Amino acid sequence: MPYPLQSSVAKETENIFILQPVLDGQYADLHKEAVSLIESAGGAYAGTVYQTIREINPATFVGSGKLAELNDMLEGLENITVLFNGELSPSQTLNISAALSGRKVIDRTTLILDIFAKNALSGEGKIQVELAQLRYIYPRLKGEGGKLSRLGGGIGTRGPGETQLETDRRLIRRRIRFLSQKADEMKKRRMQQTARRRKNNARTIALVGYTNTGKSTLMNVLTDANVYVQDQLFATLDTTARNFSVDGAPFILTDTVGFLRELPHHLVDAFRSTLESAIDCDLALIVCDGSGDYDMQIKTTMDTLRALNFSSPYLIVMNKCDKAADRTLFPADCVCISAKTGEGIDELKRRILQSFSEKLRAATLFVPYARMPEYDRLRRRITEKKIDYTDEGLMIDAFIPEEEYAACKPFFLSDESKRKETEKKEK
Ligand SMILES: Nc1nc2c(ncn2[C@@H]2O[C@H](COP(=O)(O)OP(=O)(O)OP(=O)(O)O)[C@@H](O)[C@H]2O)c(=O)[nH]1
Ligand SMILES: [Mg+2]
Repeated sequence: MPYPLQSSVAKETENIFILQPVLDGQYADLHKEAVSLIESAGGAYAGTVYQTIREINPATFVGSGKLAELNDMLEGLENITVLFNGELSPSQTLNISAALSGRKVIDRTTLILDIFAKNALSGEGKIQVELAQLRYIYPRLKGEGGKLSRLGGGIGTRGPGETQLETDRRLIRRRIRFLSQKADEMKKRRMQQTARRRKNNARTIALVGYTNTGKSTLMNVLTDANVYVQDQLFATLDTTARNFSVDGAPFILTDTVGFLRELPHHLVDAFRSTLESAIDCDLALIVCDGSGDYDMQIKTTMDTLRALNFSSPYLIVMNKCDKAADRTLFPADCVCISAKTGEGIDELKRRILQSFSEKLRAATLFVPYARMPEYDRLRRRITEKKIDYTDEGLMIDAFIPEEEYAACKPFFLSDESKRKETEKKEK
């Protein structure tokens, strides 16, 4: 089977100019993140133009006036690629490029796929990234007989092995089929490994969380894994598993790919099976950057985990505490650490042991809004797995330590509905 991707690497650093749509005023962090994405892809940030969007132009997303302005602004400047910091349809990409005198235009998903292509090291990682790229590119093929039209080389055109796509739909379809089969075989092998681990009663702990929060650094502190650590997004793409022990109790620790808000679903799908097996663990350490926007990190992580059917107990680990300005707003019950200075690592180990020694029981609780103050006292002691906000109160799937089980009983879903029934009857 011929490899449909051919090599094409940008010879010099590619300068990337951001076209930032402003939809609801919430763009500052997304913009900052785009600059990190550019750097992680090996590009250089060249500037930004912002455009407040009141109505999306279906042809070009942003208005034609803004594009004309940008075209003038960039006139005469070579080696500048425009990054649209959002997702574009194939025709929007082409139309924007046409409005910018044929300049290369990429969207956020293409940029992220490029970083993944650059950083995937293992055979499986490369297959997953290539699958995600091909699935993203496939509907974007245009022109005669579906020949792929791409603008230049460099960022956005790299595949595993630094390659450029230049082929037709039929070849891509065949390649997707071939890679999917390979991915399935790898999945089977992994499932056998997981089954073996279960049989040996090995206890597994997974490091999960937003990208660049220090998961790999913590992996290195807890084990002698010597995994790659870098101040960039998606430094880790391949799952690493290592043995480690706490006070003689053996565990297997896994380090995984980090999450990002609005991570292209092609990527989540491509990494789904690796991620699912990593998070099918006895305990997850949800690593956050305590010096960053940890609320957003926790929300993104929990949303992604939920989409992956995650149902294991977890601990929130606030890393980079050496840089955190204020710890008072951290979530209750989190563990504060610094993987860099070693602060809090002993406490983390203690909490890991504790979560394995406490027998946790799963239950669904219902907390009417009026009874929140009463519930808040219990909240610190239990692990909330999933919260649904209903009209009448919170529906919570939780893991409850044995000794708190009785105290939580008034909130058990069945007891609550019984109580309501009795109240109704009494009325
Ligand atoms: N100040 C400080 N920096 C840290 C700490 N832990 C990690 N870092 C830095 O944060 C950056 C990211 O660390 P990584 O361990 O690669 O983060 P990661 O979560 O594995 O990132 P990805 O694999 O890219 O998702 C590196 O520059 C680390 O040196 C910490 O406790 N304090
Ligand atoms: Mg990492």
